[in-house]
Amino acid sequence: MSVTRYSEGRTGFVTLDNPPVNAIGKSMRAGLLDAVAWAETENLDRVIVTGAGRAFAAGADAREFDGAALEPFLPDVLDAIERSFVPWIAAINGVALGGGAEIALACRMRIASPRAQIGLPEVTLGVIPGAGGTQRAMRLCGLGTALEMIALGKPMRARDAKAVGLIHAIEDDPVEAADLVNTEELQCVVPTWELPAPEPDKAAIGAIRAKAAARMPGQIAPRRAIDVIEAGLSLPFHAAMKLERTTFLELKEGEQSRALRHMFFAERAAKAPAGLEAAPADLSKIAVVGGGTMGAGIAYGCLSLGQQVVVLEHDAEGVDRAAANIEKLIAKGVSRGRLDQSGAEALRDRLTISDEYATAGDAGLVIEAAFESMEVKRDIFGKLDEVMAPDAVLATNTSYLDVDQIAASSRDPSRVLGLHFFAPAHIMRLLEIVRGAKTSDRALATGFALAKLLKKVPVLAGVCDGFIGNRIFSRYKEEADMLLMDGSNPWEVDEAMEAFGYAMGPYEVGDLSGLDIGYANRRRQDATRDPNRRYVPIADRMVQEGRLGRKAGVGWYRYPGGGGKVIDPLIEDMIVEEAHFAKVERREIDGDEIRERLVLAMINEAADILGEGIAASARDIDLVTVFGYGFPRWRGGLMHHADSIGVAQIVEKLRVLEAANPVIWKISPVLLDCAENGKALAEWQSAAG
Ligand code: 3H9
Repeated sequence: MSVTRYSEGRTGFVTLDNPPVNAIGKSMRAGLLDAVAWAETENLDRVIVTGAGRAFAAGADAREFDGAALEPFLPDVLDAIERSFVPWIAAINGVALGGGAEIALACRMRIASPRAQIGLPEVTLGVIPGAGGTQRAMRLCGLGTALEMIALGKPMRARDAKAVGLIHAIEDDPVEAADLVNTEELQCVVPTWELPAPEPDKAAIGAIRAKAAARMPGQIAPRRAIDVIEAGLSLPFHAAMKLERTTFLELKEGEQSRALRHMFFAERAAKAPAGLEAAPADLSKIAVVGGGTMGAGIAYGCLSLGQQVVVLEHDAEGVDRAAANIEKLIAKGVSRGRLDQSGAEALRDRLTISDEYATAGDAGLVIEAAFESMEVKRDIFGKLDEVMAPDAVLATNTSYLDVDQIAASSRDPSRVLGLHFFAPAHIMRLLEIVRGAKTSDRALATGFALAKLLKKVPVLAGVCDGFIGNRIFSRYKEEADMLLMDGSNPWEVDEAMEAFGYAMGPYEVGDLSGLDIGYANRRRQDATRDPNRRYVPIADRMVQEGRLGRKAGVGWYRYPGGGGKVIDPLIEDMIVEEAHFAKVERREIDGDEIRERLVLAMINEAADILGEGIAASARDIDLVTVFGYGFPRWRGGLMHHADSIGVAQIVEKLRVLEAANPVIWKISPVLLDCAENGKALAEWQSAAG
């Protein structure tokens, strides 16, 4: 039963009760409609509606969106509430989002607890409010606020909602406060739908269109939400409601909403694998080896969540450098308002930086984030063995190196795992948890416990060069370099991928992280690279010429005065020269071909990653590509995108590329299997299960 009700005197109490967050499904809608009739039959003075537990209501149950809309429809339920002669009061005890906020907007009054939030975040699921949100919000809080709230989807706190007129009052006990409202006063409140729509304001509409396009490029829902709000300024309420409803239903069926819903649920399903029951190590004290950019970010992230942190460096100079790096992050936290002075001081009190490894001896977990060299890492793990308690878990933050080889330098490789953070480590949500051949369940459980503590999205990965994310990214960059050789320029490739939905193309990203990183990786791979594999030396030449990217002021682009990127015609000359040496006839390559080759290259590599068991599921690859590598969330991640194209069609395109270069484009057996059996990648299971 997802709605409960009772009456006391002439007041009806209705509770939305569908744990954990009171998502509004068919039975809740039916329960609300029944409650309207019940209150009228009982001739009550008022109905107070609130939510059970921590939420008022998190919105429509998005799990229902995959099928056809089920009666009774929420707009009709809210219409009944709004038109009933028994006035309803929303006692907003927690989050009221989407349909939850729409229930409140249809009530005659809204009283919220101080910790409540109210918002219409439907665009984040690729839809628009579908139960009156677009029309009622603007009647209550004005056009400008409604546009921001709906087109950008950001919820507001109770005190802000009160300031803009969306709610009437803030009270510690909103149910009790609702019970005390004077009956005549309540009867005098005009139902929301009867309020006039705001005056049209072309400037406000134009400004929000520009803002939404900049913040959510490529996404349809924000644009459509603004269209519906704009139309509602001159349409009668019920005509505008019809337009809102048809737009909502159309978007719900669309590819973008499916992709965004997939990401919403994938993010929440990212947890320790079922059956991993070992107890994690104690995380109250965490050690980080190396206070460079990555180590400082990890340390700061752990400190911010209340942990004791020891940062280990190899000498006094390293200690000073680590202290400066962490201090910079603390200062930024303060200047951005995330930390106050006393919070910053408490954080400093929990931090120790030392070149004495023994200082970390009682930490439950050590995360090594030192220089990316097998020799350096093996040396560190040897030293850790000497000082750490035998049950401490040891993690390496390597991006590419073999976790098993690193683990072999510890007397007990079972306590070693990979924890691959992404820079900046205190901000980026992805954490690849790498299971080595000998990693124990306890070490793995510790990785997942850390992810939970740091509010990261954990994805389990097996050992291979680059794990899930960097392996796909390497293939992406390799194919991009081939496009350069075959006829493109870096800025054409970047522009094509930005149009696909990335915030930056691969060359701008390369300049940002430094071209020497990829160079070092390629040198490491020299010994094992298939001699028949096509190799493009352009990126190597860049490094040899000192074009290391932003830090050198010049890379694939120039950065005069350390400012924004500028196209460098010399790059084109250099590429033409390399193509001449390689006897490649360059040709025009358009944006569609660039996108197709790069995306197909990634999909094929990712399918192999799935086939080899490096990733446990297509969904995990989606999480990695979206949370770690900027793949557009509204495309649902790499594998969801592949499924939306259709595996059979992908294989057909790959066959053409494979015919031209069978080594690079060897089609993944996983794709062939799915195409042959009419399966989606999302359904793919290895033979081992
Ligand atoms: C809408 O309302 C359309 C209407 O305008 C029109 C209708 C006609 N549906 O996030 P958590 C589940 S569109 C189904 O871990 P938190 C979630 O999957 C909707 N399930 O907790 C998880 O399940 P599990 C607009 C939902 O405390 C569990 O609840 N609303 C929904 O970190 C706990 O969630 C939104 O976009 C849902 N709508 O955060 C709000 N919401 O335990 C979406 C949650 O099986 N929700 N679940 O993994 C949120 O932003 C957060 O969940 C919330 C709680 C802030 C509420």
